[in-house]
Amino acid sequence: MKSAITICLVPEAQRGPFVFHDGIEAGCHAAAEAGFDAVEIFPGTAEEFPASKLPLLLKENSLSVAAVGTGAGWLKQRLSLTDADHEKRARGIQFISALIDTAGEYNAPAIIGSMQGQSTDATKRAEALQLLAEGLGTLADRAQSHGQVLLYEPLNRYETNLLNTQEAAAQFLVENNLVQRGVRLLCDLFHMNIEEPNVPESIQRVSTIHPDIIGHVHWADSNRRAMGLGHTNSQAIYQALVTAGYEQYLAAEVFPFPSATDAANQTIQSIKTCESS
Ligand code: LER
Ligand code: MN
Repeated sequence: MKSAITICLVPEAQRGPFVFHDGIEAGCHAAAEAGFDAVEIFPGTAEEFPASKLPLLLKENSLSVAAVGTGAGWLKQRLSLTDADHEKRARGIQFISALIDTAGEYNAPAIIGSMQGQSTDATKRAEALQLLAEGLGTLADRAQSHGQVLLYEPLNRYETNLLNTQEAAAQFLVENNLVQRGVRLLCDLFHMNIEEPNVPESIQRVSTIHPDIIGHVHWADSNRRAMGLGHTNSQAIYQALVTAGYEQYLAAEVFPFPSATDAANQTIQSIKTCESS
């Protein structure tokens, strides 16, 4: 498996679960210094993506882009794939499509987390799930034009009421023919700690539903600090991922606690411990 760490470029998400918040240069340097293979970038918009600086920074620091987050579309503009308003949904699709194109230039997938939205009085559950399936399908086709998958992230109950467990999400993707179209699950271990009865078993179960269904992992401890700073059994989870044949990223989407450097070093240490056990 490969390691990645988050760089947030959105001042409004300063208190969010991202490790580096001091710009793309400082983030890339710190990621390389700690020994990461890649960075996961959270930009405000596709237009604000640091396209002029990034290729050289990646080269100089021997880094790849693991994934690009799209959640600023929700955070800053309240766009989502399940909004009752057709015009706002279309703007949401447009916002994410531009980020899929940007990520595609770096051979990276985009993440649909907060942009999935929620069911509400205006968009009842069945309709919201239908809109989600349509949105994911459209965006997965766009990602496939870059040879990329699209990452769909089930979130815990305090962030969405759509699909909270990996198994519910996996069934939804299969039923709507979305795995075949290139949608993959993002397993965020923080959300899973809240929602799953047993995290390693859930990983095992979804990999039985479809062998390639896990596309990305947010490697976070139970309290959303770096792995090892909470009560998650990281080694059992790592073993479940190995057994599932998972070979993609373990990406630290965690709070910069007690500092960004400490969170980065702790994450690398936790991965090394799992690899050697
Ligand atoms: C995004 O990856 C995520 O995990 C969400 O909780 C952000 O709000
Ligand atoms: Mn996440």
